[in-house]
Formats: sequence, structure tokens, C-alpha cells
Amino acid sequence: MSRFFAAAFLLLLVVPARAEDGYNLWLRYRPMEASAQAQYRPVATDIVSEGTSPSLDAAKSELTRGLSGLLDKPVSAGAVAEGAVIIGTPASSPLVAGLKLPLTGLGREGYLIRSTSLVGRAVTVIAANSDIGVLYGSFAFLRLIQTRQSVAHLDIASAPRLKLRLLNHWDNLDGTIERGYAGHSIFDWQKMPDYMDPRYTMMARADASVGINGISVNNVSADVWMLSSLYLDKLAALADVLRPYGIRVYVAARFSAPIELGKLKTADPNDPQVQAWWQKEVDGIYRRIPDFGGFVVKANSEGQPGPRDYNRTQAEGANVIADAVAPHGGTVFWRAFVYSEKDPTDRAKQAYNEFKPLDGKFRDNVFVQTKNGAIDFQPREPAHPMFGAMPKTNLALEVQLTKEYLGQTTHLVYLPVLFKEVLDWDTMAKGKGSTVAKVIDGSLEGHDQSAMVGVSNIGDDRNWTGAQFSQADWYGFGRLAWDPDLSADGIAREWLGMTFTNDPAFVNQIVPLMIASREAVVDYMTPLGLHHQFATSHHYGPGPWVSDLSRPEWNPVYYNRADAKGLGFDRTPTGSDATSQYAPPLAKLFAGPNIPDRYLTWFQHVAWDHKMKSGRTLWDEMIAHYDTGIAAVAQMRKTWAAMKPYVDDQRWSQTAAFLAVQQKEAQWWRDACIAYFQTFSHMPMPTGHAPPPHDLAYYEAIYFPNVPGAGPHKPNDPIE
Ligand code: GCW
Repeated sequence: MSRFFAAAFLLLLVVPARAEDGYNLWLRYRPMEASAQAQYRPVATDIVSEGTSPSLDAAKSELTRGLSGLLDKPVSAGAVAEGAVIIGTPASSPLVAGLKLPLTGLGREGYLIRSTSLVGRAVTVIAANSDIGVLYGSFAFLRLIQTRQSVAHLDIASAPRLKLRLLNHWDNLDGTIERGYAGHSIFDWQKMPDYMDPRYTMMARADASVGINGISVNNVSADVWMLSSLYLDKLAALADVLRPYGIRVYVAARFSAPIELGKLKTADPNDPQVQAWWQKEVDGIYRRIPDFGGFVVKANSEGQPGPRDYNRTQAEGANVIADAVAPHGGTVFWRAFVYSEKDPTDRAKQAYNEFKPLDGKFRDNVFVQTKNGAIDFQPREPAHPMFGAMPKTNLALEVQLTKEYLGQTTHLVYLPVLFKEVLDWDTMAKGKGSTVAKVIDGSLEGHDQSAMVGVSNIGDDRNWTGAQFSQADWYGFGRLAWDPDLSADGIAREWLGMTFTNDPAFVNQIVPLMIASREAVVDYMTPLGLHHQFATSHHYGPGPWVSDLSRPEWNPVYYNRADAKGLGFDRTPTGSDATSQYAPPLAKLFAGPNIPDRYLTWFQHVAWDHKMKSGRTLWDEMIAHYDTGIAAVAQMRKTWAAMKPYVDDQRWSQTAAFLAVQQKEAQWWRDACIAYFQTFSHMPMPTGHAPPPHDLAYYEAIYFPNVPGAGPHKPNDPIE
């Protein structure tokens, strides 16, 4: 018996109280190794916050939680002792005011962290012009310690390059999430406003820690109920929870709401009754939520109502709502993801064709929210041609964090590499250096407004994003929206250090793994410019053969254009001429022989035996890419297998299992695509590359009735 108790006691000593399940994201604050604790303890003795406000209190409690966790000792709010951390604004803190710090250039959200001395004591000051800047600075200070950087002689000033840094949740009011792969919606509307799940606060902390300052809470394919007083009361309670963290709430609005909610006969934006309805609706929202952010609107796209239904322009549609929110300081994000099955034009051209003539017609408080590419969040797309082509319009960049076209939950693909590719893309609109980052931060055309938007990957899974490594996409999105000049590499390093360990033996292996993961998915899914080769509706797995959907531009064959001659969509002047939507040097490059391989079949129809830069034929090159992608995933698995000593069992095992799925599915992608394309090329497999193990019919027959994020299985769907 006593031996039993001794064993149990021993177990209690060695087994950590709670397994690492990923819930605490990059804000784990686990005790550091002893040597690091010794290094940091003298600089974090007390926290001094003279003022009090919800945001200052959030900063103070974050620092208390963080420092006492990391340093494994109580850190209290106290006096100005040696090593104290003093936080505040000149308005809230006489100590901070007395230091006369150079805060003017930091704007409302920037912060300054400085090592200095006060009453003869060495202290660290975290100062800003507003309480929310202090909170951002506190997270930055913690990040330095979490990533084991020296905090002895700090002089850091940081302000966000983009003013609005938003997540769009595509959550339906019934709790499902469109393209959500991390469980159900975390918004439990049914229980709001009486019960506010503590997860909202945790989410707000995580968002604020990377500078995200707004969220839209519902699917852009919007349910009109979100605008009803029933839901707005709930939203007001959510806004109260998020406000201390600097997060404003936004709503996806349904354009036809004046009909459905207002009982009007029309939603025509030029109708005075419609204008009055929006004004009244918006005034009601601001009465409940004085700092309501505004709306995101998906109009005339994929069945959604919009101004075109009344022969009005997208600008007229956006402006009626913009005028209603303008007096309250609100913003409208009007999506450029507009295309129509009735328009025979190449889908890649439609948004530009519709929006470019409207340049200068949108109100100042409107952003045209433009996806990174002209089609739809593919593993790789050339940047959307609207970037650089709308100088008189505020353009916001929209990227997708949830991995709709990137293997969904189980594929490890580190998205900041993709985000950087588009941010660094040179539109050449005003000569060399006219990057997308400069378009969206407003500097290229001298706009005051600036925004970047990410489609959220958050759900109610315990680890928030379904897979541990998908947390890095949330983290990286926020960091890049704050500063698009950060490197994907540096962000990975930070995130790994905060999320797993700073041990170089781990970090130096896993940073390259993360960086390589993006090219791997391009290679095994859609190499050489291929795009939209996904299975119908749920987009899980390959479907290059699909040709039976009612809307032509939803069929993968529309994009690959495989035929006896070759592969690819001719978008040169002899084809759809989409190339001419880019600035002349790019248009010429994409239509000519020097086009980079990675965009080849996006812009050109290429003969199967076309000689590539490598000297191989297109066919051989394509197969080499598929196999390179699979080999890269095999390498990722091997690397991860060797990391077991550095990672807790729960997070290590899940990641290892997911990587095995990824490898299996990479093979599936390659085999299915080769089996299909070979029916056109009739070319043999190059030496050393195995043929697909099954015939095409086998791959075509693979069918999944229920894949997360794609809505319910419909009774008429085929069952096999
Ligand atoms: O990528 C496509 C998705 C749709 C989504 C749409 C959009 C919300 O397949 O599920 O709808 O884009 O961005 O509006």
C-alpha cells in the first residue's frame, strides 16, 4: 500500500499538471530554463502601472501572468524598485510623463520600450500614447523574453505599418464554419449575452499579442439575422469583452437586408428609402456599440445579392453603406471577389474589369478588399492585377489563413511564406519597387487608410486551429500586418520559440522545415502555374478531370485546359489577354518566353514536349515537381521524427500523425493528376519516376460525402 502511495506521489512529481494541448498558443509562459531565469529575474522585479483602465489593466495582468510564469516567481505590482517594469502613457502615469519620451511619431497604437533609470534605479519603461499601445508594448516585451533576447539595454520604437489588421471569421450563426477545419465556431451566440465564454478573452489576448485590431464575426456569405436586434445585443456583449484588447467588431452584411429585415420592396442603393434604412440600422448599431468597426460585404458573387441586381455599380453599392457608417467613423470592406457565370470572360479578368473603371468612385471610408490572387487562395497565384491598378482607391489585401486549398487540417504548410510572396510582389505600377506592401500600406499613392485582412482559421478545437502548426499562420498574419517587412523566417523562429522551445537544436531544424513546406504543397498539388485542380465543392483532394459542374468556371478543366497539344490557360494576347491587366513589363514577361516556370501554365498553354529552362520537357518537368513535393514532405516527416526529445508527447504525436497523412495525400495528388494528364500527353514516365499505381477511373471514383467546412451532404449528391 505504502509503495503504491510512494509511486503515486512520484508520478505527481514527474507528470506535468496539464498536458500541452496547444490551448495556450504562443502565450504559454512556462518556466524558463534555470540559467535564463537567472538572467531575466533582475529586470522584472515589479510591475508599476500608475493609471487604471481596462487596457492598462489587461497589460498589467498579462505582464504579471507572463513574467511570473516565465521566471517561476511571483511578480507583483509594486514600487519603483531596481529592475521594475513601468508601464503607461504620459496621461496615465506621472512617471512616464516625467521621462519626456519621444512618443509623437508612434501614433495611437505604437509603443516604446526603453531601459532607463529612475530615482537612481535601473528600470524598463513601456510607454505609448494610448493604453492599447501600452498593451502592445507589453506583449512585445514578453516576446523578447519568451524568445530569449536580451532586455538589458532596450530602445525599441514600433508602430504598425497598416492601420486596420483584421480577421474575417467565416462563421455561420448555426455554429458551422464555412471552410473551417478546426471544429465549430467559438461564438456561442445562443448563450450570449448572458454567458460569455472565457475563450473570447483568450482569443482577444492572442489577437492583441500580434496586433490584430478588428474581427468580423460572421460568414461573408451573410445571414441577415446578424443585423437583427437579437444578434446585435449579443454582439454588443462580445464587443465589451474584446474592447480592452483593442479589437473592434465588424459584421458581414447582406446587401438585401433592407428587403429581408426592413420589409422594403428593394435594396437599390439609389433608393432614398433604402438609404434611410441603412442609416437607421447603423445608428442602432452604434447606439449599442459606439466603436463598432463597420461592415464587410460580399456582393454579386456566388449567389449573393448586390448592387448589380439593380443595375448599379459596386461603388454605388458600397457607398450607400459607407455613408451610413461615416458619421460614426465606421469602415466598409467591399469585396472584390466578384465573378459571374453569365460573364464568358476569363474569370481571372472579371474583378479587374468591373472595379478598375470605378477607381476614384468609392468613398474614403471604403476599402476594396482584394484577394491575394485573381482566382481564389490557390497554393500559388500571381498577385491580383488590381494591386497597383487602382491608385485612387483604398485597397485592402485579403489572404486566407484557413487552408481551404492547402490540404485543410492535416497538411503542414506555413503560410507566411505565401503572404510574403504577395506583399513583396512588385506591381511595377510606378516603376520598380511598387510592391503590394506599399500599395496596401497607402505609401505608394499617398493614402491615409491601410488594411490587411485574413480569413480566420480559428474554431473551437482545443488547440484553436485544428493543427498545432496552423497556429503559426494566425501568429504570422498578425505580425506581417503590423510590419510587412518582417521575414517569414524570423516569424517562424519567434513562434517556435514561444510555442515549443528556443533550443537551437529544435529551432534550426524546424524553421527550414516550415519555410520549405509552402513550395512542397505547390509542387505536389499544382506545380508550374496549375490552379484550381480541386475536387468539387469541398476542395479536399484532386479533381483535375472535373468538367460537369453547371458553372464553367467552377470546373478544374476550365483552368488546366489539358488537351492533345499541351497544358495551361492561354492568358496571353492570343488567348484571354489577362496578361494585359498587369503593368507593361509584367504583361510582357508573362506573355513571353522568359516567363518564370512557377507561373507558366497560369498564363500560357504549353506543348507537352516544350523544352523547359532545365532542358526537360514540360511533361518530365511536371512529374519532377510532383515528386520533389512528395520528397519534401518525406523529409519533413524525418526531421519531425528526430524532434521527439524536444516536444511534449501530445503535440509531437499529433503533428507526426498529420505529417503521415500529408505524405499519403501528396502521393494521392501526384498519382491522380499524372493519371489524368497522361491521357492527353501520352508520354511515358521519365526514368526513375514510378507510374501511378492505379488507373484514372480509380482516382475519379474517390468520393467523400462529408468534409468539414463545405456544408452538409446534400441528399442528391452521388453516394459511392
Ligand atoms: O474560396 C471561395 C470559397 C467560398 C467562399 C468564397 C469567398 C465564403 O470556396 O466558400 O465563400 O471563396 O471568398 O467569398
